[in-house]
Amino acid sequence: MAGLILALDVTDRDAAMKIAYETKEYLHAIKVGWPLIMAAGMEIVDLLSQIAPVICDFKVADIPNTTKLIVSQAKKHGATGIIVHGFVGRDSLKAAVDEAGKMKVYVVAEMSHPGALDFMQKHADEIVKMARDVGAAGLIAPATRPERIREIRVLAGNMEILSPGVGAQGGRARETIEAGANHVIVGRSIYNAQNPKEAARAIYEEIKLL
Ligand code: OMP
Repeated sequence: MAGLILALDVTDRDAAMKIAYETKEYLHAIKVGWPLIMAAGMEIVDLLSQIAPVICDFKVADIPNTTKLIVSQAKKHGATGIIVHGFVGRDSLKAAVDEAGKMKVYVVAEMSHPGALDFMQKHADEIVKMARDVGAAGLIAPATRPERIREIRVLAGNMEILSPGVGAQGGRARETIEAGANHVIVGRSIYNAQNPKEAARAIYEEIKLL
């Protein structure tokens, strides 16, 4: 079943908790990244984990040892997933997967913004193959380019594909799932909506049977 992952990029702890509570019945997971971590500290991961599974979006891009230390911190705070960059290479990716244990490692294959065409897209397919080789659980692929999700899906086998870029960046939820993503990641269209619960419900309803 396709699911909705909330990108909770707000910079206020109470606002984050409120939106998480309001939308939780429609969420597959909550993605927490640097904006909220820097505002509220790592404890926010522990708190949100009581509401829904938390994916730490740390886009880790470092040497294997530092990668391992970061992954271990995310695990310690109860995250069920972590996002790492793929371009850093096989040894760093492997370090992430080895340290993660049951926590899922999602590898950024190709980003959703236009700048991804400058460098990233050229190597995205190789990153997908490498992520699969090292046993990563999933990939990040762009909802802004459903045709790329389709291509990445073929290379990805059974790996999960999470796709950001729905709503504010122009991608569409149904089209993203139909192209081969398992779940959509949505931020601004939900947390900036007048009624975040209703915004989350609408996306959930659009994709839940796909
Ligand atoms: P909205 O554009 O507000 O829906 O947010 C998208 C979320 O997905 C943000 O948290 C981004 O940091 C994240 N994201 C992308 O937008 N594009 C990517 O290629 C990768 C990510 C990500 O790794 O989550």
